[in-house]
Amino acid sequence: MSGRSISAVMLGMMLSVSGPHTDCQGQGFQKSLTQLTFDPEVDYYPSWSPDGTWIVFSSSRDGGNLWKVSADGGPAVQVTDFSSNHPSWSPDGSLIAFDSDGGSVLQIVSSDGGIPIRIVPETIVMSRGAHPCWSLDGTKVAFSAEGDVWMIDLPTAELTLIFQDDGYYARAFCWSPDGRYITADVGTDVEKSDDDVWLLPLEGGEPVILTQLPGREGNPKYSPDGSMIVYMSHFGEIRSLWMISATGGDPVRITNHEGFNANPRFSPDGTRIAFSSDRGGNPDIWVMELDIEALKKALGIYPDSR
Ligand SMILES: [Ca+2]
Ligand SMILES: [Ca+2]
Repeated sequence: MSGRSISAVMLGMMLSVSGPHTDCQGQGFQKSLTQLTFDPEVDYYPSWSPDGTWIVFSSSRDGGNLWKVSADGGPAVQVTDFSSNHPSWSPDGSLIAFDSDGGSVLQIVSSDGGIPIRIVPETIVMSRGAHPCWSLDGTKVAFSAEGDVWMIDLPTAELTLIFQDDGYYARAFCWSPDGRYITADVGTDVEKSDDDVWLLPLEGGEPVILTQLPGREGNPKYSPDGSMIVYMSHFGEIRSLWMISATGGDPVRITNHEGFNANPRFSPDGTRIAFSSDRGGNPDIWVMELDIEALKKALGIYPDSR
């Protein structure tokens, strides 16, 4: 693999004080809502382990690095002690991909911590980029660089440009379960004052524009069965989570909190969504259990349609 470098050392595991807190909302499409982290610093960008037992997340604690917490609650455990953001757990559970230094370096690290490995060479300029996501077979990682979307094949280090358009700035988020698309938020300016959810094809053809709404639509992630995509809508001061059928149509709102709700990610079993919310006072990691049947009915997705 070219461009490999070792840039930092993990020093050890640290614990923070926290405990589970469950608040049944009984509203909308939420069956339950659980707060998993309780630190005054900002916790965001959760990603589930493939067995659904852990959630790794970015935190501003200790200068900005990765922590993980049991999906059932408990103390948060520090995973990295160096600049690391936007974690994505590999499908086999052994690795976590992340970016560092303002999205300019893409690395992978053992999910137990340790020494990271840079996987994209410095020849790819990726300021404000990365946001890695794994292919379902774990052999490829898609990432963003300078408004373009790339894919790297890990066994060969071969780089493939997936999306590049001088008129648009794209940020990759998640592979479709059928392997045909990468979700991205795409806007016409780097500040992303009005971006929308696009599906970037991996096998040729034109991108699918899933939302065309005022304000920012971003952070799109597929449900494990591929039928739905959850995303964040940022309009005014409110960031809320919405769900839309992967084939388009009217979205439905799945949060009812008038504050910060962002970075949604489906659990591997497709029943829950981890996200960051400030409803507890400052941004922490929360998990909502969804009424999937009611949600699919509202979105016009029928049980046997996929
Ligand atoms: Ca928009
Ligand atoms: Ca917090």
